[in-house]
Amino acid sequence: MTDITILGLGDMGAALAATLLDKGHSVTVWNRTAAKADPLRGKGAAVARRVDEAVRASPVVIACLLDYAAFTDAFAEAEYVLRGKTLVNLTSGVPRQAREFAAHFEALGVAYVDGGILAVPAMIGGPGSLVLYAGDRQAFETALPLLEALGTARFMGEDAGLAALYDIALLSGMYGLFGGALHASALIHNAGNSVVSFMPMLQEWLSAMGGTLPAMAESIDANDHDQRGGSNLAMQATGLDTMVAASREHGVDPAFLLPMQALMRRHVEQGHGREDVSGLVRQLMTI
Ligand code: FVH
Repeated sequence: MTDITILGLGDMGAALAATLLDKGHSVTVWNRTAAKADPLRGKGAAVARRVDEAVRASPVVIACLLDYAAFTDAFAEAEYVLRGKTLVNLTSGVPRQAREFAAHFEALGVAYVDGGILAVPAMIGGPGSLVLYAGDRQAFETALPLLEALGTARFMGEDAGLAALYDIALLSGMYGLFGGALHASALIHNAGNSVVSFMPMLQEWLSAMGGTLPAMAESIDANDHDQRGGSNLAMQATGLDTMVAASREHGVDPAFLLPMQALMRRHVEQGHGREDVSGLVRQLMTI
């Protein structure tokens, strides 16, 4: 028997297994393409040839596969072996899938914990690595000494969909930041300037604007978008028109700005031009 089994040795699964081995845990691994297990065998992992063999080897099983379809494929004839085990599913999915899996595995006598990894493989086990968990609290707490080897382990609640929900929300914020930074960089680069010199200015600006987010959160929770900060939406919509025009004049596709411009225009046309930017959230919430 080993402490833990890792199913899936893609970039992330291999990083999870290597980190657990480095931190002194005994690990069994399995991957559909068997050759990916070779480097881990060299680090001391036990390599299973089949999923059922891998699951039998440990009380705690982490699955880190491409998506839920890959998970279903991998377990096609091996689910029954999970009875009595803790399954920690770090495969990305939507909250509904996590809840469906939780109900399905609970019925099979499996303690199910869903997870969302907020780190890239190179960060696993380091100080910046955060993994969100949700589902069976007791199973999470029992597995915690193993899970903490991967990074900060935060339990979001017994609703198994919560880890995926917060994971997707945090990643959505990240892609907004990346999109904005890419657009800004294209403007600077196309005008013949150094993006490397520009980036500290952008970081400083984004840090300052990040400070406005708690007030935005309060407005959204209270559903009160009265403008307080001196930057009404009608003014900002006109400013975005200028930004879109300037981007085109500099040969930069405004693709990242256009959805924001459209949301602002619609909100202003509906009579909310005096609101704060927080009011735009009402354009996004379709239910
Ligand atoms: N890598 C990252 O930066 C992110 C960070 C945040 C969390 N994600 C999620 O982690 C899951 C795995 O991601 P990954 O980076 O390991 O992905 P790949 O390197 O592409 O490896 C995919 C593994 O899935 C196996 N697989 C795919 N299809 C099947 C299938 N039908 N049956 C069995 N296994 C399957 C694949 O096997 P193979 O191709 O090597 O045989 C890999 O082991 C993912 O949910 C991310 O969203 C990572």
